[in-house]
Parts: sequence; C-alpha cells; structure tokens
Amino acid sequence: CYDARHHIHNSATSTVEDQSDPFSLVADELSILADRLRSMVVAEVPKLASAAEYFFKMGVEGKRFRPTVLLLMATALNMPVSVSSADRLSPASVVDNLETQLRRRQQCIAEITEMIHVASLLHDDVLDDADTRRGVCSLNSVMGNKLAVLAGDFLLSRACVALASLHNTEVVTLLAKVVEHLVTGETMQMTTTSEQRLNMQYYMDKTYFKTASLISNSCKAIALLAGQTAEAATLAYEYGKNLGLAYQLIDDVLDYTGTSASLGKGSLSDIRHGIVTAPLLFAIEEFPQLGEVVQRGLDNPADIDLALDYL
Ligand code: GRG
Repeated sequence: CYDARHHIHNSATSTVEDQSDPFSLVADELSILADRLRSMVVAEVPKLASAAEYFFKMGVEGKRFRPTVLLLMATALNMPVSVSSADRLSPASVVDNLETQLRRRQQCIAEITEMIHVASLLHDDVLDDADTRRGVCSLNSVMGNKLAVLAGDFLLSRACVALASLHNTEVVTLLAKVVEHLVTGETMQMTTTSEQRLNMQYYMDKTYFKTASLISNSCKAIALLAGQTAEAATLAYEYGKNLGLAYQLIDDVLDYTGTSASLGKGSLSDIRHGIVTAPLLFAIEEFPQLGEVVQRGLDNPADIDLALDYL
C-alpha cells in the first residue's frame, strides 16, 4: 500500500510514461480527476465546504486505487466508437469527439467511485472513533463527528448528481446498490455474533459488501458505457470482485504487519476492535486453541496479546 502511494506521487510529476507502472499509464487522467474532485465538492455553507474539502484540498489523496483500476479498464475495453453510415462520411474529428465523450463518461465513473469511497471512509472513521486517516488527523477528530457525517452525506449527494448526469439507468442502479452494500458490510461487521466471527464464509461475504462491491460494480459500469456485451460486462464485474476481495485481504494482513507510518492509520486496529479478519481465521485453522480465545470476544487486552502470539 505504501509503495502504491509512493508511485502515484511520482507518476503525477513524471513526464516519462513507465509501461510497467500502472499508475503512470493514467497519471494525466488522475491529475484531472484530482482537479475535478476539488471542483465538485464546493458547498455553499462554509463549514460544510471546509469539511467536505478536507481530503480533496489538503493534497491528501490516498492511493487512488479504484480510479486507477477503472481508467485502466476503460483503456482495455474501449473499442473504436462505432459510427452510423452517415457519420462514416463525417470528418475524423466526429469520431474523435465521440471517443472523447465516452472517455469523459468513464472518467466520471472514476470520480463517482472515489466520492462514494471517501464518503464511506468519513462515516467509517466516525463509527470507529478513528483519529488518523491517510496519514493525517481524521476529519471527525478535527471537526467533530457531526460534521464528518454531514460531509460524507454531502459527498454522496454530489456522487448521485454526477451519476444522474450519465443518463444510464443500469449504471445508476448498479452504483446506487453499492451504497446499500457498503452499509450492509459495515452492519455485518458491527453485529457479528460469536459463531459468525469464526466463519470464513461470513468474512468473505462481509468483505464483498464492504470492499469488493464498489470495485466490481464500477468495473461493470465502465464496460457497459464502453458498449460491451452483457457477457463482457459480467467478466469485468468478476475481475473487479476478485481484485476487491484480494485488496481487502491484503489490507487485513497489513493491519497486522504494517506500521502506522506505512498504513497512514494505526496498526492492529482490527484485533483491538474485536474484528476477526483473514490472518486470524487462517491462524485458527492451524491452531484450534486460538479459536477459543477469539470466541471469548477479545475484549480483554491479555486475550489480544495471547492471540497475537499465534500470528
Ligand atoms: C456512507 C457510502 C457510505 C457508507 C457507510 C461506514 C460504511 C457504511 C462503510 C465503510 C466501508 C469501508 C470503510 C470499507 C473499507 C474499504 C477499504 C479497503 C478502505 C481503504 O481503502 P484504500 O486503501 O484507502 O484504497 P485510500 O485512503 O488509499 O483511498
């Protein structure tokens, strides 16, 4: 994760396209995305404006993983725009224009996805009472929980307006449903019973809702806008789903292995909140006695230390 953050800042300033660095392939578009996000979060009430702008204007950009994947997928899937026989006689600039419009619509999906993602981070930090995010103080710790929740709502509203501007009901439905999935995943995490917390399938379902749904459905949206077949759109969805699941699994491992500096937030936060993720579930498969410790609830610091000894 740290490397990705490092890459993105290098890419944005690099003029040489490095074919082996996916971030650099879309560096120009990522910089347009940053500008557009800044211009889209202007609110009329100054307090709300400064809250909503917190992450977009401070240069605290995160890794931009989702927009990068989406822009790369657009590059891979866009076919030459088909033109009617009348248009075929038109100058090449007409075709260029259609291709530019398609790309712009796909960039809009990347912006919407990042706004939904940041809205979920703002709410998540309130729910977790987290004081650090993206290596700086979380918005809730600087401006309070109430403004952080409202700033998240504001970003969601801006995402909805941008979504509506695409005039594509299927894409609107896909991304609207993702917000429900994010809420579902978070609720599953908050209400896990002692039986569910040791169940790998429950963890994977929660991980789909919490992380993979946004990536998979936005990948599908990119394919649909590109005019791909339903089969190809489903493949784009499956690709995004597996990538999203892998991304969360790695994130969960890094919570154990990373440092606060490399993570941009505190480490060991899952186990300290009693949240059981993949590293612990795999360790329980190897050491069943660890399952008993985890089943007790991890409310006790001594149990957390005991569990960490097994990892
Ligand atoms: C208001 C949309 C909305 C949702 C409310 C709080 C909540 C329901 C959902 C939280 C979902 C959540 C925080 C999932 C974790 C996803 C995840 C892997 C976050 C970290 O993503 P990175 O590493 O972060 O891409 P950066 O900062 O780099 O963007």
